[in-house]
Amino acid sequence: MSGNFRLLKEDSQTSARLGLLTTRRGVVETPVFMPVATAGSVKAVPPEVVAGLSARVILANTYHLWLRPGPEVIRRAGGLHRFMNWPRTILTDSGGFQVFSLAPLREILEEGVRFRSHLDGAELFLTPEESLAIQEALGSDIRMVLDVCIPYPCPRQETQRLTDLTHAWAERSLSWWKRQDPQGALLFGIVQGGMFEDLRRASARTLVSLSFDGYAVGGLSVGEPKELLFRMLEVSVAELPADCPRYLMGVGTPEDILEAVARGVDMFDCVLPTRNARRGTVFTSQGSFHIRNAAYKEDFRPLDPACSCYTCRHYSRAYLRHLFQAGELLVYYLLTVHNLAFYLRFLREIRKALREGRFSAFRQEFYAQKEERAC
Ligand code: PRF
Ligand code: ZN
Repeated sequence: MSGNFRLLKEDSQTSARLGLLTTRRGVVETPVFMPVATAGSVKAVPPEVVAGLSARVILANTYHLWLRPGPEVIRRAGGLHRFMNWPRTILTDSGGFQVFSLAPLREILEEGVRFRSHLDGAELFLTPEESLAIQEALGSDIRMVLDVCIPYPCPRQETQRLTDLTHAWAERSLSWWKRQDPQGALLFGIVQGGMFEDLRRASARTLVSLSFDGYAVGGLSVGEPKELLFRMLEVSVAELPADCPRYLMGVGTPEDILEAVARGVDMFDCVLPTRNARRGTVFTSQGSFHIRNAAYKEDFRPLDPACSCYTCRHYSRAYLRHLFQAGELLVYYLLTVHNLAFYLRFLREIRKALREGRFSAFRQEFYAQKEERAC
């Protein structure tokens, strides 16, 4: 399956690419950052504002919406787009990762995964077919297959076993998918293979042989050293077809994203900009800082002089620090808007550099600026 992705340009010195991903709800320029709307909301910010920051795709979670309010409520609401008032593309994660990170007492069986809800302890069973049925009820535009996100570290034999299970689930997902009418929705496979190069390669090949609309690289940024993350990413991406979109799940810092783009990744999601904002950490062109710091008590400059977001146009560090200290709810909105503006602009700058054939110069400049910040 392909035809939903057009490669516009490949960088001459790295594996970075500029592309266009077409979903049934619009065209998305890649590399793209997808803000996280886990439970059907980009925390603290209304969808019109997220759209105004030029986000084209958001990510929602099957696991959370399944537990609450339940897929049938959302189906009867007319789908997640209408329910949450987001008319653009929605990608839903399958629930695999969330079951492994949130649910207690989980048991991985050939058929699926048995676990208890982290909300009320109810016993639940998620299969690859059920995950897709829930995603169908949500009506998302890009859907992910159920996978097993392998913890780090994990011995080879266990990694092999869980990766084989991910493959069996991918195959079952695809046969379920072929029996439905997907109505233009896209289905992505997820590469696993832990931290073993040969298992990563084999995983990517197996998924490619099944033929998905796009491919995610999963199981990374789970506590492994950075060199290992990038090595595993490289060997995974090397097996993926050039004419399909590639998605690195749950990554990462601006630097991680830049490095992954250089290795051929097209799509990213991460809670960092939104979660950090709620904890008071701000991303700027000069690095990140904590708004609580006493140094900002009478600092009447904007968060980032290089930023033209709503927050930076109207409010000072001193005011935002005051709001944070006073526990004023407005600060969550204002800092999230700024951090999302930062991430979305960063990806826009990466695309511009790629379009103009100066990605490597952009990358060097990023590190030069970083050096400067450290001095
Ligand atoms: N699988 C799924 N979602 C994910 C991951 C994964 O491996 C990760 C790992 N970084 C984040 N989100 N389904
Ligand atoms: Zn700003």
